[in-house]
Amino acid sequence: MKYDRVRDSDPEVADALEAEVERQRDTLAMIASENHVSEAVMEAQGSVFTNKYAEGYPGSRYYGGCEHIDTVEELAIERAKELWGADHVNVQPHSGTQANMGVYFAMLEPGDKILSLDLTHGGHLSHGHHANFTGELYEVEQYEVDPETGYLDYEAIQDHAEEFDPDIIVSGYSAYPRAVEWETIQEAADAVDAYHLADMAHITGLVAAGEHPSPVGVADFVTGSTHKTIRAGRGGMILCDEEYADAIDSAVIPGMQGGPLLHNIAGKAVGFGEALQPEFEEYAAQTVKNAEALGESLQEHGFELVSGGTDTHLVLVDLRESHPDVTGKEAEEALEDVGIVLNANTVPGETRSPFVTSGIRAGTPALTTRGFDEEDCRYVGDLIARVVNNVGDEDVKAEVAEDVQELCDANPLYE
Ligand code: DSN
Repeated sequence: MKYDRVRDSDPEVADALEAEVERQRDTLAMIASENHVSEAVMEAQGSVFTNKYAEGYPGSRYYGGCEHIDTVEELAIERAKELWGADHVNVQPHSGTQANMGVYFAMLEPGDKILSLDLTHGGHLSHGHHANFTGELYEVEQYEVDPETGYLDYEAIQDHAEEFDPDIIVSGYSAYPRAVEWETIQEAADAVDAYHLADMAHITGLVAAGEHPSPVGVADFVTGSTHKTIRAGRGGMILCDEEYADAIDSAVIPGMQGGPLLHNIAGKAVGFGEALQPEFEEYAAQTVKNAEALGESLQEHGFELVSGGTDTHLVLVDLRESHPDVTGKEAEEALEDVGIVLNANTVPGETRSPFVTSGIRAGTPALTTRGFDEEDCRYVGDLIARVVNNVGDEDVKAEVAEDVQELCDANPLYE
């Protein structure tokens, strides 16, 4: 993959682009929220639509010249409706966080109450963290996973809702490896007359393929990222029933965004079209099987997984028992040295800072896109164990780096 026109105009940026292609080819992308989109998605995202303004929605814009972007935005919307079975879809949020912001701005007033999962237990910044606008604007209380099992404690969520009387309950997580019982959380919300926002950011692709129960038709609002397991153009989306369509659309524009990122919406349309093909279901099923295989391999090497395993695309490793002297950050850095790129992550009951942590999170969406199967992922578990068991041993790292390179060469990317 060459960037000749960028090179003619700006060699420094061309160097960085080409180096990034090489980095992605020669490393294992195991950050659970990342994936490798197709070259078709990238071509659409890097297209002439970046030049266009189109405030408004298809058929009702504040500017002229929108006939082609209308076609593309309508395609993205119709394909999303088909993938997730939603009545109404807004594909304009610039990211998953902006999608959540759209729901909050549509349905809440400043000072209203949010009940959501604590970040260190697998939640997300935009669900009410004190350093985020949600923590500034709203009154937030947070639930936690059961410290013994690592699973959501649905009864505790119901009790917390009764006690706190929130205006909205947020479900959907960024480091929770188990299937979510959306209906139970909706019941907890209904019981206190609260809305329920299900943020399926990480699992959009798994839900579309039927590999995870769908929150659509259950939760009042569903938000998602469009570039994680669904592998489409970068950004966010909001799905809801028709009754909330106007409120959501007005909250996105003029409420909180200006011109939509039309080139990204083109990437969303192309990626959603790819996800409607039968091969996508195989991809999503393989992603989950691969995460299970990775988790089993790590457990065989003595690692502890939060909740004891996974139903999704990710595993969350708690290093405290097996490797008390290795922090998540040290493990992340040692693994990056050998070409395994994942992230240090807090674990339930975390005592270290979010920059240090006692865990690592590893996902299989990008490896599966490259063609990895269960055997490959078991082997990746072996490699992770060799490195984390020998943090600081440069000889071991050099050996594992060679093994990682062989795996990358056997599963080429962007040829
Ligand atoms: N940054 C994403 C993740 O890694 O989970 C969430 O926004």
